[in-house]
Amino acid sequence: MTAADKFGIAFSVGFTVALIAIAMSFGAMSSAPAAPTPMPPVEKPAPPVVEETIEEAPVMEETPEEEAVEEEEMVAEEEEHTEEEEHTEEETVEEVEEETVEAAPMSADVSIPEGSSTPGCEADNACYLPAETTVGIGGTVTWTNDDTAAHTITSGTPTDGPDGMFDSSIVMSGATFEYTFEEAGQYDYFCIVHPWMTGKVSVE
Ligand SMILES: [Cu+2]
Repeated sequence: MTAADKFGIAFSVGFTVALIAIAMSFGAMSSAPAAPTPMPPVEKPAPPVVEETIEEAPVMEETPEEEAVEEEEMVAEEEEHTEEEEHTEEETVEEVEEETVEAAPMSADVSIPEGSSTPGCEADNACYLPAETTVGIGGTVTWTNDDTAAHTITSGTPTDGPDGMFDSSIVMSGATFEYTFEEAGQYDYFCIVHPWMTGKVSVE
């Protein structure tokens, strides 16, 4: 080997090393700046892919969990349905009870309002409040004298007089009178002292 050969070899080796070094540095430089710049665009599409993978994976892998969730949802829906059914049943029961109460209350209260001893209450049919009341068969009506004067609750009409079914006789202010109706029918009553005072009890 001559000195020229050695130099040539050394040069070629050095040149090669230099090229490699430059290439590596370029690669590093290109990859370094390329990393941040291209990364975003790479990461942007990546997320969807990753998300899709994750979403798809769960469908397959998290089936137990989804089943658990679905079961919880179904349980919740069943509970809601049950509650709705219970509400419906309660509403139905309440409606039935209300209808029953409306159809035949077993007790009713009637007031003899203050001032009924003076003519005029009959114009508004307000000498007994309410002037017409309804109870079921076996129901009891209780009259309370809220007036300052004494009154009677006497079955019959002012025109035909007492029919003998019931008569409170004189009821003093603040006192009460009650009567239990055992048979269905329409029962008129009035006040013997103040014949303009009339009322009616319907027994159903
Ligand atoms: Cu009276």
